[in-house]
Amino acid sequence: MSFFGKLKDRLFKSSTRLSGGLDEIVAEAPQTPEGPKPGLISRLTEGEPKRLVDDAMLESLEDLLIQSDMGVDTAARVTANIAEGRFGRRIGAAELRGALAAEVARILNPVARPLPLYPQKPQVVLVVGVNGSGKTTTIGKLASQFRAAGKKVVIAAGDTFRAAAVEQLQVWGQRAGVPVLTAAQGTDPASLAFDALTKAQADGADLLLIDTAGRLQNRADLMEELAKIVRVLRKVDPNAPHNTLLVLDATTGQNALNQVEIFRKIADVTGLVMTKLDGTARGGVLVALADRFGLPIHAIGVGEQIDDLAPFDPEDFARALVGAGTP
Ligand SMILES: Nc1nc2c(ncn2[C@@H]2O[C@H](COP(=O)(O)OP(=O)(O)OP(=O)(O)O)[C@@H](O)[C@H]2O)c(=O)[nH]1
Ligand SMILES: [Mg+2]
Repeated sequence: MSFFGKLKDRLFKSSTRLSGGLDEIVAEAPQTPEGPKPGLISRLTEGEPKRLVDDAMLESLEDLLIQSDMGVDTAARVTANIAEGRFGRRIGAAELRGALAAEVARILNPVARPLPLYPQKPQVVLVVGVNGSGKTTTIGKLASQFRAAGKKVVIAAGDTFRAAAVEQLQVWGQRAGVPVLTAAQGTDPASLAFDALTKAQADGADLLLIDTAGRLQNRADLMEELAKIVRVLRKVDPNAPHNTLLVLDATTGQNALNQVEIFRKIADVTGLVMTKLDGTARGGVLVALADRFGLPIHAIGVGEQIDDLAPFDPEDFARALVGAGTP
């Protein structure tokens, strides 16, 4: 299956909601007290159903975009852009889909960037995010991709508190063929980070991926723990971490926006990865995120397997999200 085919397949739940909604909007005839429904007439005379772009139609469209988790502001702007040049005209579902895909792609384009690779070795990537967002899984997938690209990768199990977390990371390390540096349970994560970076340097590694704990008692604890990791890393390399990746779970919908707000205060977030886009109808939240924060989106998680981390291609994502075919 092609990249696009797989993406479309995995975004099925989100695209069903959006695409089905677009079909309904076009099929839905405006309520006119006099005479037969214009929607019916156009269907009888022209084949493809068309709908007049008027205020009622635009309101339905805006509602649909909000229901699809694009957020109120983004939904309003996208709707206004679609209205431009089309108001007062009749349009079919294919044209509406195409127009929406183009608007979504326009928002996503500036933020769709792969994780930047720097000549500095080892490049330190700190991975943060709330409990269960997919940090460990994403690290496993990233490690596998970079290793396949010929990079020497090391993983540090910075979630030292939970034994299960360390084991989970070791399983991913085996799958990816990448060593996982661990410390005894309860070790200070900052001390592990220090040792890991020192070792990665000595071994001539290209990339050090550091996993962190998602669950801490409160925000102050989390802030303190992450700040300490960064402080200690900088003793070894003043430019570390070179990237701080925030991993977000798409199934949380609009809550992902709050998580970005919070983590931007706690850590110097340089980019985002959104996971679990395969299991949710809330994929539109990615559009809201791109529009609101402008932070780079490096990749998207579309499944639990090692190959299920897709590059974030704005055109493909937009077309898959609205249920459009290949460009
Ligand atoms: N369907 C799907 N599941 C995913 C994806 N990414 C992660 N998961 C699943 O989400 C669950 C949590 O993933 P983890 O990687 O353990 O999340 P975490 O952020 O490390 O969690 P903590 O260590 O508890 O903070 C696991 O069951 C993963 O298999 C994805 O892209 N799609
Ligand atoms: Mg984890």
